[in-house]
Amino acid sequence: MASNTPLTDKCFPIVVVGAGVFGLSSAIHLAKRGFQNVTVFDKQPYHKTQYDFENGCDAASADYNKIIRAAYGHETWYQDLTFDAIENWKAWNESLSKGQNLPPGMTDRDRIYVDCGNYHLGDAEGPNLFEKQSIENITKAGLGHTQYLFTDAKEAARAKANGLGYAVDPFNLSKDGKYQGYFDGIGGLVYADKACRYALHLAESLGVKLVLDRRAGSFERFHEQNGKVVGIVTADGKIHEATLTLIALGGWTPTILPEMDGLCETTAGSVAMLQIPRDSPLFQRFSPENFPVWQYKTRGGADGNLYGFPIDERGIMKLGYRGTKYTNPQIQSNNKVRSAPITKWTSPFITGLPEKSIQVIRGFLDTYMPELRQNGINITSTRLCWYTDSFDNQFVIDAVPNRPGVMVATGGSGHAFKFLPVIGKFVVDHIEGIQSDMLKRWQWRQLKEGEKPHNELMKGLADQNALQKVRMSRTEDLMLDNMSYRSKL
Ligand SMILES: *[C@@H]1O[C@H](CO)[C@@H](O)[C@H](O)[C@H]1NC(C)=O
Ligand SMILES: *[C@@H]1O[C@H](CO)[C@@H](O)[C@H](O)[C@H]1NC(C)=O
Ligand SMILES: *[C@@H]1O[C@H](CO)[C@@H](O)[C@H](O)[C@H]1NC(C)=O
Ligand SMILES: *[C@@H]1O[C@H](CO)[C@@H](O)[C@H](O)[C@H]1NC(C)=O
Ligand SMILES: CC(=O)N[C@H]1CO[C@H](CO)[C@@H](O)[C@@H]1O
Repeated sequence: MASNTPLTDKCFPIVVVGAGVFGLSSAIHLAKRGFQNVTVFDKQPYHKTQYDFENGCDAASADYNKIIRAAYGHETWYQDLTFDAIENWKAWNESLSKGQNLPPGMTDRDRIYVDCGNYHLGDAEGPNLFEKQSIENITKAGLGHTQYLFTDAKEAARAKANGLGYAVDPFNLSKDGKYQGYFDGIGGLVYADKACRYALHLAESLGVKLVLDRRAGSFERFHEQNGKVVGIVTADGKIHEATLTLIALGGWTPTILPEMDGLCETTAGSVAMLQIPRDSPLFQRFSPENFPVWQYKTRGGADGNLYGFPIDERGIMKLGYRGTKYTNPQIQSNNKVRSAPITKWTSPFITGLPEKSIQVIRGFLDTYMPELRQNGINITSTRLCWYTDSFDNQFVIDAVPNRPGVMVATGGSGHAFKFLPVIGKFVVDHIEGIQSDMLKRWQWRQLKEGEKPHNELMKGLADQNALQKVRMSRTEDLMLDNMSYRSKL
């Protein structure tokens, strides 16, 4: 493991670059453990834009909602960390409801965590291997009673008796009283933008300094002295000195730290939003009291890995698709090729989603939620959401080799948000030289010879899912009445 000398003096300046899940959580835990000189930089003016994707915030953390699930197959370390995170989410939700630590613009009626659970469905009758392992390990953790396999006829009755009737058959698939699917009653969702606002405000109230500004907060380059990084230079030309610089820039991390090549790569998932009018009967039907978070064909390849949410308070329903991961390979100045985020806020070419994504999303909606089409509900907005995948789907929290003074917290691989309240603890552990199995798992590493990667990275310009190669649709093509477009699908 690469390492920095543990920081013993809590007055040393620490710069955190990035105010998404990794950066916010690190700042909170640094402050909680007594570090007194922590500054977070981000080029997004989050105080104004409030982590709202539709307001130009294109970091993966700036989102409508994210899934909270403890079902993690054989990866019980994430399962157990989720249990821990959920306790914290409940506490944050509770403190909000008491009006404690209210971020500007939020009230005690705002919620950040909804425990509506996760419904899984696929084409096969029973659960797949990942789901079986999840149930087994959650049961071993003593929480078997929260798991409902509806292929067992008695389970629907048990769910109904436990007040979970809404989760027994959310897609109306039962035939002759025969149910299918699996309901994991642990977790549900968090409203990501509000959760970030809460965390940002918490950091601020703990004494963390924030520079959130398109120029003054924008990382330009490292500030180096005698071969050591001693801070950063921001786009306004200012130098910010630091004993330790933590890079937590999500999808933008590999662009700034090219040594991540092969360990992490930024890839895009596809997201679609539908607006359900308040006066539609579907507003009640798809509210979180009546409809759970769902996952379709988890770990199921290009025609699966779809997930979705109940509507939020504005009536927005979000669906995501990660069965195909897209890259945006760019030739760098040294002729290396590296994927870099491109979003509708940074490029006029991002007009919608790749057609494969549309086929899968539209196909799912038409098969499993036909009432949306019947009620004329359109896809109103789309998004390419840039994550940082590691080759083994594990996070990366470590010092950066051969860059003394720099540490990285990234590699979320599309599943880190749920850990917002707790992940920063490990960053601080690393800074203080406290070791653990978790940090060993997340240390700087390389694909071993013969090791099969979970995520195949760095296909470069040859990637068949490079955005340059796939056909893109436009969001307006997806309007329900657009038959000329639909006939091509
Ligand atoms: C969030 O807090 C509210 C108010 O205390 C409570 O009614 C609700 O059950 C809480 N939700 C969760 C998921 O803890
Ligand atoms: C579910 O299916 C039944 C039987 O086809 C139908 O009467 C009912 O309207 C459906 N409910 C929803 C919410 O789609
Ligand atoms: C969906 O889009 C079509 C075409 O733009 C429009 O006519 C229709 O009113 C929209 N539906 C809703 C519920 O807004
Ligand atoms: C329908 O889709 C076609 C083909 O992609 C596009 O040219 C047209 O502008 C779309 N029509 C509307 C009303 O959005
Ligand atoms: C800690 C633990 O019990 N892990 C188990 C999770 O499930 C897999 C597959 O069922 C087992 O192999 C692990 O031992």
